[in-house]
Parts: sequence; C-alpha cells; structure tokens
Amino acid sequence: MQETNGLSQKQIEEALRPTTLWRRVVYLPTTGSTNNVAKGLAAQGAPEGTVVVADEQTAGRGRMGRRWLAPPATCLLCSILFRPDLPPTQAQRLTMLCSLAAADAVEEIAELQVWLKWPNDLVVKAQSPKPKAQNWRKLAGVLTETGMMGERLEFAVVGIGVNVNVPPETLPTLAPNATSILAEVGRPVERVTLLATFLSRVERRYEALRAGDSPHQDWAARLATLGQPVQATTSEGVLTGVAESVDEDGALLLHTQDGTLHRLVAGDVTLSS
Ligand code: BT5
Repeated sequence: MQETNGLSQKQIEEALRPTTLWRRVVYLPTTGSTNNVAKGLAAQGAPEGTVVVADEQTAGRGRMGRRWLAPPATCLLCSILFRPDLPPTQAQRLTMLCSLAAADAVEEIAELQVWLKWPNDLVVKAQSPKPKAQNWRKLAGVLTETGMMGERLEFAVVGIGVNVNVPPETLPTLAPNATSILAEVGRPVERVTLLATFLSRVERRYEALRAGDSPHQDWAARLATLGQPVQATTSEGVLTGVAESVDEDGALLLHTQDGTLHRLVAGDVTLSS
C-alpha cells in the first residue's frame, strides 16, 4: 500500500526525540522551496537546528538554477539551518555529513544500499548495468547554500530531497535516471520515520564535526565514483580522467590523461566507461 497522506506538524514533533539541536520544526503542506523558507528564517535570526519540512514544493531547486521535482506527499523535502563555526571553505562538510546521515537512514529504514556521487547525490547502483550506460540511479540530491557575514559563515542551509514513495511509473517525469525507495525495494516507507532517523543521524555527525572530526573520510569511503574513469562537467568545460580522490574540503582530484591533477570544487561527474 502506498502512503498518500501528507505529514503534519504534530506527527513530525512526536517522531523527533527531544534533542538539543532540533529546536524548531516548521512543517508546510506546500511551499516554493524549503531552502528559501529556511534562508528567510535564518535572516530573521532563527536558531541553529531549525528544520523546514514540506510535502510539496512548487519551485524546488537543484544547483545552478536547476529544478528539483517531487510529486506531492511522496518524498522527503527538508532543509536544515546550521550556524557552524567553520571557515567558508569548509561548508561542504555540512553537505558531506547530511549526505552520509541520509544514506545511513535509508539503509536503516529501507535496507537499501546507498552510495554517494560527488558532489551532492545519493545514488543506488543499478542491478543490471548495460555497457556504456550510467550504472547508477539518483535517489536524492543535496543543496547547500550559505550566508556570509563579512569573511565569516553566518549560516548554512542544507536542503535534501529524497525520492521515497514515488511510484516507478512516475520516475521518468522527474529525471531520466531517477529512482525511489519504493521502486528499489518494492514497498513504501513511512516518511516521518525516515525524517526522524535522518535528523538523529545528522545530529550525531554534527556533534562529531563540532568536536573537530571531519566527515570527509566516511564520505570518501561511500563515493561511488572514486578510482573510476569519469567525465566531469565544470564551469570551465568538460574534463575526462580518473576520479582519484577527494580532499578534506570536498574538492574532487581528477587525474587527466596528460598527467595533470585537477582540483574541482563544483561540477557534475558521470562514469565515462
Ligand atoms: C540536486 O541538484 O540534486 C539538489 C537537489 C536538492 C533538492 C532539495 S528538496 C528540499 C530543498 N529545497 C529545494 O528547493 N531544494 C532542496 P543537482 O545536482 O543540480 O541536480 C538537479 C538535477 O537532478 C535536475 O536537473 C534533474 O536532472 C534531476 N532531478 C530533478 N528532480 C529529481 C528527482 N526527484 N530525482 C532525481 N533526479 C532529479
């Protein structure tokens, strides 16, 4: 049976165990973009740990002005406000820890193995990859946006969209390589349970970050593309090479055939063979 009902403020508050981090949850049946709502709240002085959750977005965003599509009441659409004591160059650590927390939560709740794809995707490996075809499917995406106060990071909003109970027949309308938990495991998952598990994992990992641990080793260990021949599309053009490693700030180190090691801080990668 598919979950078709919307969430509610009460249901979400009941599912979250009392914690020090999650001080305020804002549930909206429908909104433009949860990231925009969270950024607006940040500008009004909302505390770290404010969480915005929606059942539907009318203007969901990916990176670089791309759209994020999600059929109403089938996905996890949520944004978290952080006020981290980090230099701006380390903001990607928040993307890393939230991606890891989401991957952990999906694995725990749905028993589905999840990988990460640099820099901001949660992916599932396809069961029967065709030669030359991309052998992963996108389950979720993360969008981190920051606000600066001079040279300092004033806030960071990490938004995540996870395709939870999207029926397989609807997936092609989202993106050619989209997948959902329902499509992968054949059963729906309670979104509020996934949300609560995700937030508890975020809190644990954020505590570790605040204690000085970088999530970068765990993140690198989950990256599906490391060691693989890839094509990277960057603002400077397309580069083909081997995705050698990532550094502590989340940049991808790409070795091209001419022997140059490129450090990429943003872009998209696809497997090139
Ligand atoms: C992302 O961007 O993957 C970041 C997505 C973040 C979405 C969340 S939802 C809550 C919060 N509020 C927002 O407004 N945004 C965040 P990017 O790597 O640029 O990928 C965007 C691309 O993914 C699109 O161009 C499509 O090709 C594809 N896409 C769109 N919707 C998808 C979906 N539901 N599942 C899989 N792929 C999708």
